[in-house]
Amino acid sequence: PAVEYGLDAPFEIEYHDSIGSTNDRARELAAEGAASVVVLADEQVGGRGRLKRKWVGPSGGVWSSLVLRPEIPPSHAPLLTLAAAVAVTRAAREAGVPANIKWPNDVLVDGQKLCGILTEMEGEANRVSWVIVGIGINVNIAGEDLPEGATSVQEQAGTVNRRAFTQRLLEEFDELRTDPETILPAWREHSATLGQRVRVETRTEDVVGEAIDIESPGVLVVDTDDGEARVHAGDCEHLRPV
Ligand code: BTX
Repeated sequence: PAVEYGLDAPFEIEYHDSIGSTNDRARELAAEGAASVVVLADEQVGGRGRLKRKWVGPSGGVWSSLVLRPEIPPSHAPLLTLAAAVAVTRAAREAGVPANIKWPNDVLVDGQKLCGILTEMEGEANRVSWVIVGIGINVNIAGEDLPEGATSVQEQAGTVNRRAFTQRLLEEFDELRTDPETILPAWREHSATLGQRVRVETRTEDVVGEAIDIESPGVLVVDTDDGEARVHAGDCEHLRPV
């Protein structure tokens, strides 16, 4: 419960010392009809990334999954991933970490991964029944506990108070989701991807060119040799600077 975790958050909190995956627990809660709940864990032993990839979750991170029931069609859910990335970036910057956002679902510091976001949903064509936004942030973790290519708040700015950090994160996210027009401008401001020459790999093709803009609900616009190409967040398997 929120009081036990000591958070005055705009969501109800369910806290676990150790868990398989906060997204899996959030799915159970969603199936039971829960809304506006955040599942938080200190350690996550079965964390999931996109496309069956694994997410490493040692003690000291902020492993969190929000259960939301927004009145949106499924196609709009990627906007919540962008909102989460902005919220993480703002909370990290307040903690002194120069974070920025890599499309579609990472927050980086100097190209090293600070955070990954996994959004899942269920619903009909015109209306989601729930959306789960899973946010994994390397906070008070350092050294060999961090996977290859990762960084943490602790490595960048020292140990922080995780409760205060999580509270800022949830407040920022809550602000953005209630004011959706602010999401894309804030995302553009903190983007590491816009202005970069990139290769976006999808299941069917590679799109190479300069990333020039983001469009709702999370479509990357790439200026290629053959004109503008648009890639949906869900279709991106890898994005690399080239
Ligand atoms: P992704 O598929 O974009 O990234 C997964 C890749 O990130 C892995 O293959 C690995 O290379 C790298 N990686 C794994 N763990 C870490 C880490 N701790 N720090 C940096 N890099 C790492 C990104 O997927 C989405 C991840 C979402 C994780 C959250 S945590 C709370 C929630 N519960 C859950 O099971 N998943 C989400």
